[in-house]
Amino acid sequence: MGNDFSRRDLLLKTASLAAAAPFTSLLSASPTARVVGEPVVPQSGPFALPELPYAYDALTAAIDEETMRIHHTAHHQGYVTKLNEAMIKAMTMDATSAAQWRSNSIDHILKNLQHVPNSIRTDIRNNGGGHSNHSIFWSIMSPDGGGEPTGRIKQVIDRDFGGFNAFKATFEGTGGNRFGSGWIWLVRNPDKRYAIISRPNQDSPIIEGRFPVLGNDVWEHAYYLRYQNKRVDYLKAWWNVVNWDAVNERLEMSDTW
Ligand code: MN3
Repeated sequence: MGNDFSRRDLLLKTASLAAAAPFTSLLSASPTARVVGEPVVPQSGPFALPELPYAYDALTAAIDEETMRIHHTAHHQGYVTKLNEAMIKAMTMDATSAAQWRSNSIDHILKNLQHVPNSIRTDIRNNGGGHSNHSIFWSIMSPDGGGEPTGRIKQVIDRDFGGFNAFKATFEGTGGNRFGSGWIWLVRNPDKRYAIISRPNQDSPIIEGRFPVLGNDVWEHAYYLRYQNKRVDYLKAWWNVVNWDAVNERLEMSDTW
């Protein structure tokens, strides 16, 4: 595994960089909004699988090596590949805007999903959502993670969720009750209030204007090899690898989102 990407790079990859706007302004966003570290290669599409800032066997306190490898190289890569196919289709449909299409982060596109052409909107929702969700997921875990929340996220959890134990219980309960595949999120809502929500499939909270502070993947592919049907055991173990410093960085990002 390479370690060329710092966690901050990974966080920047997932940053959304502009307020909600019509499709025209989506297409006129500044080139500085281009996702950091992603190649400008229109033939293969603008998005790339982010490298992980740790080895596949680094998170065994919660997730086994084989699950990590398959999850990253097959599942996440699959979303990126299909997202790029949709983006190439969009650039072909509107060649004059191709450069602007390439320059936008996936989170900016998801935030403006209602302005994406109808013919590719579902592809972007599913595969763009998958790319964004997993990029966030990798970035908020660490082999040095776990333990009690610190800093600003501790303040949020204590103030709005009655402390870490109550927060975990609500999060795990929400995850256990998610029917089928989906994600569990702590989000910052547009009114700046925090909430634990679950969403099906790869639907990103960003589509609804909610900033994802932290999230866990409850698709079976995320846990089945080690935990089989015991999803809540996976949810409980996951806290062993949560990187609270990275979560605090996301809270900072939410201020300017
Ligand atoms: Mn997944």
